[in-house]
Amino acid sequence: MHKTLFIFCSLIVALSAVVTKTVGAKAPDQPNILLILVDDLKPALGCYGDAAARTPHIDALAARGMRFNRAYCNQAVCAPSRFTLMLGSHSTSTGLYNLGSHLRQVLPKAVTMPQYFARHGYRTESLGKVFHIGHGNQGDPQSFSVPHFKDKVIEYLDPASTGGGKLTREEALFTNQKLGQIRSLPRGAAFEAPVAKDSDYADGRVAAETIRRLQAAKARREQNGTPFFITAGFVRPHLPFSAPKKYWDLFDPDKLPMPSNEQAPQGAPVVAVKRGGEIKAYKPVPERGEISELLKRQLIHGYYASTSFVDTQIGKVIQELDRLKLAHNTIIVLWGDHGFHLGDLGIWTKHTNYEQANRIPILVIAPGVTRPGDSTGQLAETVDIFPTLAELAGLKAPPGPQPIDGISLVPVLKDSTARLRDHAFHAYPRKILGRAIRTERYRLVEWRNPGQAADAAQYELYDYQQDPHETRNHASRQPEILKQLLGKLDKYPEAVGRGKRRPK
Ligand SMILES: [Ca+2]
Repeated sequence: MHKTLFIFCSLIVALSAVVTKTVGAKAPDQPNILLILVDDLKPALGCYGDAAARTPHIDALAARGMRFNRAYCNQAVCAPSRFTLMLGSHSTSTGLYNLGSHLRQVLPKAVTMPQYFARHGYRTESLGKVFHIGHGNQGDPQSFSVPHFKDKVIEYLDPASTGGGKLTREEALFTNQKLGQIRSLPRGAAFEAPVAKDSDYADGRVAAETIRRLQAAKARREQNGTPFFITAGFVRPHLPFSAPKKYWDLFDPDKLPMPSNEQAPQGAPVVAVKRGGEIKAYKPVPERGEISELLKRQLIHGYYASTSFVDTQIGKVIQELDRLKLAHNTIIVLWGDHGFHLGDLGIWTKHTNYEQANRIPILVIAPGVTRPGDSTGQLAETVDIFPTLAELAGLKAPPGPQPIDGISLVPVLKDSTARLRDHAFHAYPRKILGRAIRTERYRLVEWRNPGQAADAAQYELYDYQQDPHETRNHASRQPEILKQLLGKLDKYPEAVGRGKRRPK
């Protein structure tokens, strides 16, 4: 063969190898991915130092890899938080702030994390609560290779919980029924504790189906090398705290931690502080007036019992992953979609820019990269998971087209002392949009709608070294710190308004 022609042919072969590798190829060393999502799970876990928690399976999982001690969601409510995870984009970059926000109306060409992996040869599957379904939202079928395995979020076994089997408000919202008439429906119970099997509730069934999917995925990988990206979404400890009695029985309610400070922070703007809200959608929480001490204790008991229930389901999935000998080439991530107030600051559930609603657990077990028992103080955000998993799988950084706000945390997975950023960003739109910067020591919240002048802003500043429970807004007392943190916040582009798209 002529020498030039030979070089040309070799180039073609090499080029086609590159093309094959980047478009849909299955490299034999591509790791599988198991992404475990837990609804409304704050770090009320043994591995995060919560002495009241009974979470042996999640604790054992944490001991296998990296625990992020300073991880934050990007917006403390289900649907937007899951969009930030799946897109790698802050809600302030997309305008996807609401439970009913439609991903494909706002970003029709977005490439979600599972879509990106599917383009690189992965079979992507989803089970349970992954994208938020309800409040008019139908999820995002195009993110996955096969139809979504859907199960309930709001679920009752005890007829007394539903007034004898009536459709309750939250059941209707989460199943897209009677959306215009929610207030005319009865409230369901905030908790129930029947004698029941795990599989009587959605999380038990999602665990069982995830186990079947892992078995099939293992066989598929052996047959044709296809790696899997399985997302399993568990719904407890989201309200209602419906969990089998045996999980309630793990706790002595008198020994559970009660809120130490139920006052709003002194000097906090009115807009920042939540009263009532989601918790009042459940009986017997009074629709007006105070929650009794007994009921507070029952709700806290329900949160911990629900967390133990979900912990056991996650344990079953991990046990099967081990039995199938998939652990050596499967990356496991566990993520809570946002935190949860249990009466602290007088607040219940989420929807705030305070610490309890925004701090989340993130665990990453990456074979050959993380080390057992490691932990880090690196500030991490939900949006970082997409770029991190891409790098771990040997893929290029996610290219969008949606704005990618996350960074790969792989350097931290390799060395827990590495530092990639000095703060985490999050936002919550109450009547006004609040955008926040959380550093190791401080949190700044700026309350100002997009387009409003800076002098219209209201500020909160918390110093977690001096005042770990946010008892006082320090904004007017520490102008130098406020200015320094505003300098960090001002580096972010102006937020997209609600219901708007960023202009091209
Ligand atoms: Ca949630």
